[in-house]
Amino acid sequence: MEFRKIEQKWQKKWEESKIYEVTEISNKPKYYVLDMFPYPSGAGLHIGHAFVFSLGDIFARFKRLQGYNVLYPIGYDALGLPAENAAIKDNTHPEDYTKKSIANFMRQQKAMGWSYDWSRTVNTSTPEFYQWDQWIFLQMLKKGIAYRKKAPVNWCHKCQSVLANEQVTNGKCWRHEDTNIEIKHLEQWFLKITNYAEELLNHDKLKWPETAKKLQKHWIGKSYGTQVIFKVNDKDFPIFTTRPDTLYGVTFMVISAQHTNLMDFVAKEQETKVKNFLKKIKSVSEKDMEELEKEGVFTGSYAVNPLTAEKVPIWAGNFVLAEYGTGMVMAVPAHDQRDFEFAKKYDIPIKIVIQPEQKLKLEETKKAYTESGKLINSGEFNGLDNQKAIEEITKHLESLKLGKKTIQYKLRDWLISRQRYWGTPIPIIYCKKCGITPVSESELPIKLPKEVTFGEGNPLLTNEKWVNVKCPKCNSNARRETDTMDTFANSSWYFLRYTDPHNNQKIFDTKKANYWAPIDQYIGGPEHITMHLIYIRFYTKFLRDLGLLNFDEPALRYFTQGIVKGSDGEKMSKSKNNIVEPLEMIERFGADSLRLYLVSNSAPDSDFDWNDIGMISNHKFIVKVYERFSNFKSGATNKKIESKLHKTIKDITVYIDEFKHNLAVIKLRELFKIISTEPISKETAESFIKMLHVYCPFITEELWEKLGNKNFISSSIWPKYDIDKIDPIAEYKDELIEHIKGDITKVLELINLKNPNRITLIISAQWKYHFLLKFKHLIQETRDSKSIIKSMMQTELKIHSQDIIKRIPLLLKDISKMPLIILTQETEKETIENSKNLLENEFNCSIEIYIAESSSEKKANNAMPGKPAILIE
Ligand code: ANZ
Ligand code: ZN
Ligand code: ZN
Repeated sequence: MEFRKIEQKWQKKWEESKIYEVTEISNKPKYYVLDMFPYPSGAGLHIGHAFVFSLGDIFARFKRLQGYNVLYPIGYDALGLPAENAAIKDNTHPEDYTKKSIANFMRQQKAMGWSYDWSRTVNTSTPEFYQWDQWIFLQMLKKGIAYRKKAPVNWCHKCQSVLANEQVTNGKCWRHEDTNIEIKHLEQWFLKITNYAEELLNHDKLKWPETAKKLQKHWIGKSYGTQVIFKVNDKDFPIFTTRPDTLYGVTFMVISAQHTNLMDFVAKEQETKVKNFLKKIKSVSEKDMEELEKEGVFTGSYAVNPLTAEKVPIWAGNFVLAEYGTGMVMAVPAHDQRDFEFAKKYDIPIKIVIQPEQKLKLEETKKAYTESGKLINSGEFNGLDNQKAIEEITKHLESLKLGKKTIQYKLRDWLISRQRYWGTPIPIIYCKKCGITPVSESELPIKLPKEVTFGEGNPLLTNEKWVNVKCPKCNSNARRETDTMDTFANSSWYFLRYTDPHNNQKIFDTKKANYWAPIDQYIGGPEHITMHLIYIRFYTKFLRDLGLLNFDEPALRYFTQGIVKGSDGEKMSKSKNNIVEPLEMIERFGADSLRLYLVSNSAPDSDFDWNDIGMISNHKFIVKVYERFSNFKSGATNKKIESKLHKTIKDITVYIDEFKHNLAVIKLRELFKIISTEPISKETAESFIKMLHVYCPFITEELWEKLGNKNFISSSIWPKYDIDKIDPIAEYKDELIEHIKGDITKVLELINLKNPNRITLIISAQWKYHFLLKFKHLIQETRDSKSIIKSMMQTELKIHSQDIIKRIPLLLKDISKMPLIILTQETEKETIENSKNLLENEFNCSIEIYIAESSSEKKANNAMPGKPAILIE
């Protein structure tokens, strides 16, 4: 079988006939499938790409065959730091590097058989694309969503530049390993994503994995709490707390060491100490903050507690976020672990104000008490339950105008300024007279100048001609903004550009966008659940608010794939020497084999370990399929095969829709096993090939043609099943044996036994068949275990009452696990006996079969209809 030739043949045919290109003029319902677009690195496709994009392609092909007008586009997330780094390293221009990488990617993508509408390809590094980033920015500016403010940034004085968080390792510059990163406060551009915080918390319309929704909720982090106004130097200073019940236990305050106005709180005599401290601390992420050694320095200022009028010292600390709440916390060391550690370290008093039943003793406490209890040392609130006290103290503060109930979000406004070259230029001009001046829309795009010098600092600063411009308002000398946008801006709306990629008048035609979008099925890695998938939802909502879209969410269904790991179970990496190159696999086994293997090894949402034997076995399967059908002589399909075929269609249709490709492939292989040796009709053959097509597009096109078809299988119709053709009893019997096989395999794995001597199967006692039948009957009327038991007890089943009482609640817990069909004990025995040989071959040992009534084994009692007890020796 010359699979490489076959692949090239169909690749060419698909391309020439443009069969995957779509328009919105269609009488089919639309369906939008999208993979998160790749970053085109010079290294080309890796195995993770091969996996995730195959998932998208399988789904797109499936929906196409099901009769949808499927939009399945591709593009390149081509701006960003890696291209700039590669350019610096290899002395090529990022533009040339990117062009080359994209061309290489395309070639490989085509080799994989992915059915993109190539006419809609977008490349974010072209002005045709990024001018619309700039356009959106200008709209956001008008609406007050884009704004500029001072923010703490990572600064390397050798680079003379701001660094992104990922360019800071252990507090040092990535390029100057001897240079500490300082925190500087610079003016930066922000997008007010927090305006949408509440709406972003709502996932009601989304069929996403629960974990993804949870992660986003956590990221947005809504907290209900109280704002309490302390007095600092006679001025009001509000702080955010979720525990106003501990207000009487405040013994100090901590202001973030990264707070923009920190120095306002520092007394003269403490200035040197504070400055020295600031030099020492590193910029850290919120995650690191929890594990961080808590450190601080006294500022020399005090805050006055609004209820106790006590004066407590204000410290500057490294564990308080500058941009959460107000960047200062009231510290209650007795009841907050961070504060506790800090107080212990700096010998600050600790005051217990929440007392559990088992009284706390100050001398003995080794950690903060964070559970509930009754208030003590809290004046008029003593004796209250602390939950109640949260309300009461807040009310009291409200009545004194010293505080109020409030909501805080962890979500920060999005800092989009990057002092880098390879990003979308922010369309702003700074004029001494007019200040911050937006570029007019008609001037867009502001193109990245190609002539810049890479080296230290922001390369854009090295092109004076580009930087120096005339002010659009007053025509005096002015300067361009040299910050570029975070590349997440590009990926926040690219899915809309695909709907109208060549529009040079508008960002997109609203009608087209509303026809195709939202994305019906989005596919991409779990690392994008925060950041990207938050930003894309934010942009969608913003564009909706501009009146450009009539929907609220970018992606209705979202699937996250697992990771392909090396054969050693480790993440693939050069240093571990466990990398699998997709291209090499394609050359050796063909793209179809690789695609099939990638989805059949394990559930696509869990990780899997690469295994050469698995790859080869899938290849062998494909070769067998090819041999079976390349010289096909049609015959008549018998009833038994007919039943199997229709059952397979029924099951696979559901499995593919749920991304359970591993199960779908098992079904396909089972079907192939029986049709590979017996005569079947052309129709049966075609149905099988069509189902295989979504996984193996190339050889199925070839076989489809060999069967005498003139059109493409890619644009044929998904087989329909006929429920009347399925023999439920026969199919159930097959499944019974499959389940028994699976159960035995599981037990063998569990006890870690490879070569058993004997396997005994004990079939359920007769009465349980009656019991289950009765149960099935009764649950049509009630799901109440008591009434079910009562009815049972009026029959001859009464003598098994003990057993029945135990089993009914278990059965009710998950009714879907009930077998659909309940055979009789005799038929079950006969079915298993008929497969005795098969099982003996499979497990390479003798199989014995008994009924529970004639077994003295204790385990016999566990057997249920359809689930014999398994004994292994
Ligand atoms: C006093 C207190 C006592 C607190 C106590 C907790 C326990 P979440 O749930 O995350 O919203 N906090 C407030 N602003 C902060 C900041 N900028 N950086 C770090 N921590 C900050 O947590 C809210 C709690 O985190 C607040 O309640 C505050 O500490 C702290 F026994 O106030 B609490
Ligand atoms: Zn540096
Ligand atoms: Zn001006």
